[in-house]
Amino acid sequence: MVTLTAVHGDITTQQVDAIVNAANNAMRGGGGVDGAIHRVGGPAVLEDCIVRFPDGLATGDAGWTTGGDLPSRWVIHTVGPNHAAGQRDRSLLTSCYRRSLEVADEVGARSVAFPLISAGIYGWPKDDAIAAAVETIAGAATRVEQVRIVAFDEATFEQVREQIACAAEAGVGGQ
Ligand code: AR6
Repeated sequence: MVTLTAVHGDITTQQVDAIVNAANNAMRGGGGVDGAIHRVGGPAVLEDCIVRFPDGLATGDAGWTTGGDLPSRWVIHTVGPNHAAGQRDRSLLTSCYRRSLEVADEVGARSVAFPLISAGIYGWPKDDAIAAAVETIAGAATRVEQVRIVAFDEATFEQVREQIACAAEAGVGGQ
């Protein structure tokens, strides 16, 4: 079963096998987490995106590239639904977590750090973005052993921690 923990900090500094990027369909970089990952990972990440995703990536799907100069060996890119632009299908958001963990299994990553996909520029309501992350990760059938949800600010970190504790009480993973 996955051990799920909340972390307060910057995803680009996480010492894990793979970090997850909240990307967009074009897969050529952007703002938020995507901008930070490309800045720290360096040009190798973008070069790999161009080679491996010549036509970009569908919403709800995931795929991997090198981690470049990041501490993590892989970046798993996923594209969340853009709530602010009217994409409200929650199954697309849960698919991001499920597909990312499938990709982690493909490459053999055993520790993975996720940001809160769609919860920033894409405007998914924070409470539900956290609920979707926690319930999907906790319920996933995966060989990944350690998953961190990395929250950028203190208030969000506390919310994530609470929801993980609730899921653990309900018997669906977490610590
Ligand atoms: N570490 C951890 N969390 C972060 C970091 C960081 N370095 N930076 C931001 N967050 P976002 P989205 C939090 O906007 O909503 C890009 O332009 C942030 O506070 O990165 O899926 C892409 O190219 C929020 O809670 O992703 C797409 O066009 C969460 O990470 C679009 O933004 C996600 O915020 C994707 O938007």
